[in-house]
Amino acid sequence: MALFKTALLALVALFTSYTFAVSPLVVKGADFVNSVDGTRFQIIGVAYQPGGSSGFDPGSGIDPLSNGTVCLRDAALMQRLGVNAIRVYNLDPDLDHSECASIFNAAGIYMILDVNSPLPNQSLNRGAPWESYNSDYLQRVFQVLEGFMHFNNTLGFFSGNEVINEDSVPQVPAYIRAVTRDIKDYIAAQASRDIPVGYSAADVRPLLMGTFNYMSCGLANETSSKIDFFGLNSYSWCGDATFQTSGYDVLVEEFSNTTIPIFFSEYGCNNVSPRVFTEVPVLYSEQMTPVFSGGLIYEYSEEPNNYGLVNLNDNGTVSILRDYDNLRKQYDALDVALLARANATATSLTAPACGHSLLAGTNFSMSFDIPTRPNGVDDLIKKGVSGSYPTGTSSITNTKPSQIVYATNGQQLTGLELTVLANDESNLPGNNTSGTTPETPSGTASTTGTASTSSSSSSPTNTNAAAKVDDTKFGSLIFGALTVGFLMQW
Ligand SMILES: *[C@@H]1O[C@H](CO)[C@@H](O)[C@H](O)[C@H]1NC(C)=O
Ligand SMILES: *[C@@H]1O[C@H](CO)[C@@H](O)[C@H](O)[C@H]1NC(C)=O
Ligand SMILES: *[C@@H]1O[C@H](CO)[C@@H](O)[C@H](O)[C@H]1NC(C)=O
Ligand SMILES: *[C@@H]1O[C@H](CO)[C@@H](O)[C@H](O)[C@H]1NC(C)=O
Ligand SMILES: *[C@@H]1O[C@H](CO)[C@@H](O)[C@H](O)[C@H]1NC(C)=O
Ligand SMILES: *[C@@H]1O[C@H](CO)[C@@H](O)[C@H](O)[C@H]1NC(C)=O
Ligand SMILES: *[C@@H]1O[C@H](CO)[C@@H](O)[C@H](O)[C@H]1NC(C)=O
Ligand SMILES: *[C@@H]1O[C@H](CO)[C@@H](O)[C@H](O)[C@H]1NC(C)=O
Ligand SMILES: *[C@@H]1O[C@H](CO)[C@@H](O)[C@H](O)[C@H]1NC(C)=O
Ligand SMILES: CC(=O)N[C@H]1CO[C@H](CO)[C@@H](O)[C@@H]1O
Repeated sequence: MALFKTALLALVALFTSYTFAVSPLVVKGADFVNSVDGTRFQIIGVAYQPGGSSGFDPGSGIDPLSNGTVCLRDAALMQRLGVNAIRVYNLDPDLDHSECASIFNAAGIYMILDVNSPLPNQSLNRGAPWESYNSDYLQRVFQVLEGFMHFNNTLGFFSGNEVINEDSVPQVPAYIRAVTRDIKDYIAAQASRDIPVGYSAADVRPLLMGTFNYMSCGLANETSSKIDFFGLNSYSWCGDATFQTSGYDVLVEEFSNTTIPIFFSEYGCNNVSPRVFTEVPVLYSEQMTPVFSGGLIYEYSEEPNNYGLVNLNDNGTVSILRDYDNLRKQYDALDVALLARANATATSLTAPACGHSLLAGTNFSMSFDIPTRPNGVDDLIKKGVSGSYPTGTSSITNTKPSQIVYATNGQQLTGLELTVLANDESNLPGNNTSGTTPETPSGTASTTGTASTSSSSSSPTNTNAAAKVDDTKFGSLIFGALTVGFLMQW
């Protein structure tokens, strides 16, 4: 195997000028910060996985970021909604993602990418991580990195999603730190900038703080295995709940000493439908922004588990759903100036030292011995994995989606267009709101759901790698969520 990389020169030659749009983000203490102007960045995001994880088929030549025609349509609708970030779960490293990355970049939208997939050897096995932690797996992970690490709008990578839960063996946390270390070492060796790497946790409250502490504490003998940010998949705010009934107050308290950025890597309970998204103004208020850096609503497209903001029709058209209008209204009301305000205390925090006291109450292995790399992996890191990879984003020329989009009132949306943002800008709610209908879409949900208690929760994802549609482990997550409010024994 030839261990060198070739840039996609032909592709680069197609474009003569570059747009810069978003600036790379860096982690400073507990905040994401714009590397150019120093402002704080808070994630106003949506999960993007059209077709769900069952639609992921590496042989097909299609993944969520492979078709520019589709990405342009969706990026324009997301820009109109007001988002500045997407999370994409399942990616095929053999496909070229530069057109979609360039479109999202031009729209001022960052990408957070999972390096795993549900397929064999493409994620850690929570029952026997030592079996799945092998060089085939890591090679595939590094290929995903190569496919995205040259784009400025790559916000970060998730080294794992919900690997730790009630079924995981005590050694799993150490293996996640090992994968995180290998990813960060690869980026340090092969990328031109530092790209943050984090972990996305299931909201299993008895394990949550232990997971967070294990992943984010500092080791004196090695710095790469510490995560740079922590994502929490949380569905505890359902309907018209409150800061208290949702248990968000407990999360803010328990994470109050965080030294890294924390955000909801999925949120948006759908027990009450249509969703009213009353958690949005609270998440972006002073009640939560000292601890949280925003979150990603699950999810853009309607799939069998009913979390969609839009319906992607079989004939290529899109129907905007009521949840999209409701969410947009909540985003539009946010005080975006508040979100960008940096805080000198938060940006200068450093991690606590790893120690057994951080793991009290968990059944994790009490060791911070991080597994050594499988044979051959050092070489992959040093030389880079083979393959053809893009060198960066390019300017885009086409900004008008060709597909028909229907508003919630059934009328066609006219004038939908992607606004190419200027250098160093990312998208904000209330700006770049192209697309109108003859009649104002009715958009307002009159349904005010029953307030949920902190024990009601649901979660559509529970696998290491992917948002699932056929969620066979749904019950166990509900079981985990029933323990909301349980306080760790310290
Ligand atoms: C990426 O960001 C860096 C730093 O802001 C900038 O120098 C570079 O030109 C950008 N690259 C592209 C392709 O936008
Ligand atoms: C991209 O998607 C469009 C619209 O669905 C479709 O017509 C086109 O064939 C796709 N292109 C590729 C290369 O698959
Ligand atoms: C998974 O990786 C192992 C070790 O590298 C290899 O022996 C096995 O064939 C792989 N399995 C699949 C399904 O690719
Ligand atoms: C670990 O603890 C969790 C939460 O208390 C429990 O659900 C799970 O069964 C335990 N796992 C093992 C392997 O003991
Ligand atoms: C946060 O740190 C303070 C000061 O060290 C400590 O008193 C408090 O218990 C910590 N809170 C949590 C939830 O760990
Ligand atoms: C496309 O499909 C949607 C949903 O089935 C339907 O409402 C719409 O009329 C169709 N549009 C066209 C142009 O065929
Ligand atoms: C600034 O950050 C510190 C540390 O995270 C936090 O305790 C404090 O509440 C923050 N202040 C504001 C105004 O957000
Ligand atoms: C690194 O430090 C941790 C915590 O003190 C320890 O458990 C581990 O064995 C050390 N690792 C190595 C390779 O020395
Ligand atoms: C963009 O949105 C911000 C915040 O809502 C607002 O202050 C600014 O004026 C808007 N810019 C444009 C061009 O609409
Ligand atoms: C046309 C338009 O409204 N463009 C705005 C898009 O959003 C950016 C930043 O959010 C503004 O600077 C543009 O003026």
